[in-house]
Amino acid sequence: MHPDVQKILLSEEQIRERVKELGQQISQDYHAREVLVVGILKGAMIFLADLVRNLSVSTYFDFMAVSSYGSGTKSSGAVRILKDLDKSIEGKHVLIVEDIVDTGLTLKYLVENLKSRNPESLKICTLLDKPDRRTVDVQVDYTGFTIPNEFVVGYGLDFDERYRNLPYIAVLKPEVYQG
Ligand code: PRP
Ligand code: 7HP
Repeated sequence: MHPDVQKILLSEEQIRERVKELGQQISQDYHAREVLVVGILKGAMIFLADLVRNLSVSTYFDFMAVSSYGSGTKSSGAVRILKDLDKSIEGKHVLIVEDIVDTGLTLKYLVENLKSRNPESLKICTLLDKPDRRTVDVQVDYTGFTIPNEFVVGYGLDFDERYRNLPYIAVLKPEVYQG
């Protein structure tokens, strides 16, 4: 275990099993259709890499990177696009892949933004859901795990851009957050 980790919330094996199940469910639901997986950088990259290897439907990817306008205005839901999709999604079956839904502001913005581009369908898959933190309503179609209101790192999720490479989801020791 990494020395900064206080406890492991979800082990490598738990994640592997659940990602496999999600892949099977998504493959059934999209049967015989082609799915455009839209990964939201950077947090979703590891989840996406594992999820798509569990999909049996025809799959291709694109990526977006977004950032909220700083903590002071975060509740406004204002989101800035740092990297947009490479191609049009008009007429495509789009699956947004996120690492975590927290307040829901990022996803609410993304859904409204992508819907306006006229995809054939738009669904959301998140590895983690923290419902206690939600401030806006978002309809999530596939959820890996519902977790308590604790700040977590690993498997793509960061604290100050670190710990994304941990193979499990963990809570850090309090002294790490306090600097
Ligand atoms: C995280 C996460 C979601 C968002 C969730 O991204 O990946 O996109 O926050 O929070 P919300 O539901 O409160 O909007 P972050 O901005 O930390 O970027 P990162 O993926 O590059 O770490
Ligand atoms: C964003 C985020 N990033 C890492 N860990 C968490 O618990 C988070 N919630 N929202």
